[in-house]
Amino acid sequence: MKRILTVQDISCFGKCSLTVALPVISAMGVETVILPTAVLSTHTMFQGFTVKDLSDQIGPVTEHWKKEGFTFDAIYTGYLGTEEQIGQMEQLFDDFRTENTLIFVDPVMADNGKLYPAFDMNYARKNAELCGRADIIVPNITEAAFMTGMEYRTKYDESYIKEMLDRLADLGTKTVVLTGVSLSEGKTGVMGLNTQTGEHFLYQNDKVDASYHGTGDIFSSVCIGALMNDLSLPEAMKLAADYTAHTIRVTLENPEKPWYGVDFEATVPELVRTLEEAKKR
Ligand code: PXL
Repeated sequence: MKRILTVQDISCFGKCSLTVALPVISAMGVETVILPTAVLSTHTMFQGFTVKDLSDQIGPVTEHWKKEGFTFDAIYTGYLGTEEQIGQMEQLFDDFRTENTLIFVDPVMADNGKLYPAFDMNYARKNAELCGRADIIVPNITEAAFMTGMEYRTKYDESYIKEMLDRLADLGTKTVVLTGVSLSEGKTGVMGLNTQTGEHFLYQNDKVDASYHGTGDIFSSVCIGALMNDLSLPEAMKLAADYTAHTIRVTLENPEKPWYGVDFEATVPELVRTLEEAKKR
């Protein structure tokens, strides 16, 4: 069985980060080791959330793992609370990276043209550095704008996206994938660039007219879970994009739909079935 390490916070209430990554990746048949970077009472879209930073645990925990000789097929980082923690991830990559370890960085820090409350431009610059050390990064357009210095636009064409992909590639990442890319009316999806072959790939599905918290974490978790099941990157992107859109639709049908996250618990069995079908192809 493949084993991945995912490093991100625990937002106790709120359906995001580790409370999404752990169940989703495990359900996809991949051993999921977690390294919590902080414990928050809720995610940061709630007012008055509490935070206990766990940066001082990262060193001792990983030292123990090194002594045990643990290895990982992939390392997936998500929301990291501070610049210091991003620095700790650079050390962690050095400590655990082997020829076969896939480093997947989701530089969670912004959306809809704005940085999340806890972050500033220094944080964005440090995140760009971490992205440079990754095999695959999956920023949204806002995050990419902050990391490349490009203007954030809501209306754009393919040349804007391709330039963004090129500038992200300049950070040093092997494969860059932009999420939330809409190249025609009523559609949304992802566009990626393999910097080694210069090849672009695009996947567009029907846009669901709702934006939900935690959906980026669902997308990333499904994507890394699919890659660990030996799907190709375009196949993994398609599975992740379709599943995320489907889960938003199912959530919208729930009369008691929570505002703070999506009902992935209702759709995980279907994800597992779709993954099994994709593996047979
Ligand atoms: O879903 C991303 C995320 C993860 N963790 C925390 C967050 C957010 C987004 O706001 O606040 C604590």
